[in-house]
Amino acid sequence: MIHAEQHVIQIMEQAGINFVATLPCDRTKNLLPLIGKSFEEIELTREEDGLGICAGAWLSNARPMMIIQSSGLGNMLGALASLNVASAIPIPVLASWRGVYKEGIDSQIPFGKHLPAILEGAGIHYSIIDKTETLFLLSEAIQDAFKHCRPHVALVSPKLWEASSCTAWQENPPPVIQARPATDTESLLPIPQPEMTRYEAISSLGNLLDHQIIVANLGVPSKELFAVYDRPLNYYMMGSMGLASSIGFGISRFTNKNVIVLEGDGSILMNPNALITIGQYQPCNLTIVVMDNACYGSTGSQRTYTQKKMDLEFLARACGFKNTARVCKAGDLNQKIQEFEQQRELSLIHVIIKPGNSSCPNISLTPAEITKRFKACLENRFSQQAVSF
Ligand SMILES: Cc1ncc(C[n+]2csc(CCOP(=O)(O)OP(=O)(O)O)c2C)c(N)n1
Repeated sequence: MIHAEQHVIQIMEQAGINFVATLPCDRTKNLLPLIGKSFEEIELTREEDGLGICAGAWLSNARPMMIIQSSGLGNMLGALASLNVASAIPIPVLASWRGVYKEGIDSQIPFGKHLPAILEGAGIHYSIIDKTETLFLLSEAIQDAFKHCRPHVALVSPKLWEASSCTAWQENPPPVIQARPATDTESLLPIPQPEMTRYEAISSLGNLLDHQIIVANLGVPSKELFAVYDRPLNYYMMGSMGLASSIGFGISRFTNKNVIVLEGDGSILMNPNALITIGQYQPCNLTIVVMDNACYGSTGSQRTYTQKKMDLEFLARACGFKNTARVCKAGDLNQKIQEFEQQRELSLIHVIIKPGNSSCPNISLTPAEITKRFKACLENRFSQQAVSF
């Protein structure tokens, strides 16, 4: 007889899963060592970030899934609705359901016990799995997510693993901290005075863009890109603030094309976890361009902490980005993008810009239309490439 953990792996394999974003729960500790052996795995630092990464992977034709603790659903509910539901992006989630069965940690109970009602209220489909006989529901949950392009959460009770004699966790040696050099901050330049607006910076990119994929931050940055240079290879974010780099990273895992993310300082500061994870995996075809106007430009230019002490290039270095630059002129921005693209190394360009928005109209596509158009374009280019080789 196979263990429940092996059974889960089999179900995922049969469902064609090829990419899994994980964050540990004590109850799934025997399952997790098996994931990396069977699938490409990304280890997360926050669950919401995983939604962006998996969305990007799916846009780029992967078949992703998440394995998390149920408490993490609280960290990602907004993005489940504003990214996955609104944009029709599938994501099956196996959530180790805490707070309801032989729970030893009181703090798990308040959220865990209300989870079915919370998911129901948010319009998120879910299934409950509490024994091997109901594991077929995991297969159905995965199929449902991909068939209907929506999230489906499988709430898996600790009861499922109770009888398992799987010892995968014990076989895994605990990690050891390695000695390594400190972050190089010596070559960082002072933060210059801004010389151009976001609109001028985006307009200057027009000449450069050809084969690259662009993921644009939500709000005015997306509207400005749409106004100056709309094309199917642009992915405009319409919600899920903070996930632009995560989406770009997910896309970059399954394409050879260069991916440029047009980020904002407010959005990076909302989800610095994206940089932390990206720095670990060092995708060589990803360039993050952070347009730092020191404010939340799209909502009335309320200041962000980059106006005070926060240095985003320093943050990127600390996260493991070796190729970074700070620019304030359009010519330098273009030159750096080209230089970094040719080097084929993970990079981040910190662009110091003036606050201010242009008066661009709203994007005339729905989130689902943006998704469909982008994915179709990527698929098309892939098949064209396959023919020409
Ligand atoms: C979770 C969440 N909080 C707040 C908002 C409101 N909001 C939309 S755009 C935005 C500002 C984004 O600022 P930044 O990333 O710096 O880009 P900028 O508009 O300045 O170019 C905010 C706060 C939101 N959409 N989602």
